[in-house]
Amino acid sequence: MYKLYTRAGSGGFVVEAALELAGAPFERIDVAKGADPDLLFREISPLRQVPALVLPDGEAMTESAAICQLIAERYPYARLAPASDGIGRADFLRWMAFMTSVVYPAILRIYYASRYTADAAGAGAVRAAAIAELDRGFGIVEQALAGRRWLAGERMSVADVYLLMLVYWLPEAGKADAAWPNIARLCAMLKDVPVIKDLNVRHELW
Ligand SMILES: N[C@@H](CCC(=O)N[C@@H](CS)C(=O)NCC(=O)O)C(=O)O
Repeated sequence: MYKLYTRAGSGGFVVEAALELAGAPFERIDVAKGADPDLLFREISPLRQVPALVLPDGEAMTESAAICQLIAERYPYARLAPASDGIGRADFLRWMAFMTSVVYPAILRIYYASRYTADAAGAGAVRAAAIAELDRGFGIVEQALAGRRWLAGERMSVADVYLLMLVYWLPEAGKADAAWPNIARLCAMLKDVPVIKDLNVRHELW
């Protein structure tokens, strides 16, 4: 049994989706924002961030993209990612890394702006720069999706679910519909997937 430290509306969304789609048994442990977490959580997630996953053998890990990749490897029949020698594998790895290293951190700079400046009055400027960086990042993903349905290969992967989550964290609701039609189309397809639809009841991303 896996044990997932998560929170509604957080990066736990994509990990929960991966576990559900894989049919992996897991227990959710909700970590309330700002609450003093239990000792085990502090040990496995020194930044006190969710998601954090404890594996059935007791090993633990953080980092949403790495967790999703591990689940995809452990449950290959769920086809959460293209096979390591399959079509779309390079795209899968590229976009997972891009989303976790470019887009996700820019979103964090919006919601935790004061952490990214030593200037007490600087949070507004951090947010403005983060929004510009997000426009750049989503613009690159938008271009890559031209003429294709999914980010990697010919079928949905957990990279698409990752993208969906990031889109619905944007402070400006409806931005994708207005600015990035290829991304908006992908999101519309995913929102109809029963597991994703059910997960959103708890996460309320849209
Ligand atoms: N790089 C981490 C980022 C995780 C992260 O920033 N989680 C947020 C929720 S989406 C969090 O727990 N923030 C609380 C904090 O930083 O204090 C990942 O990809 O999992």
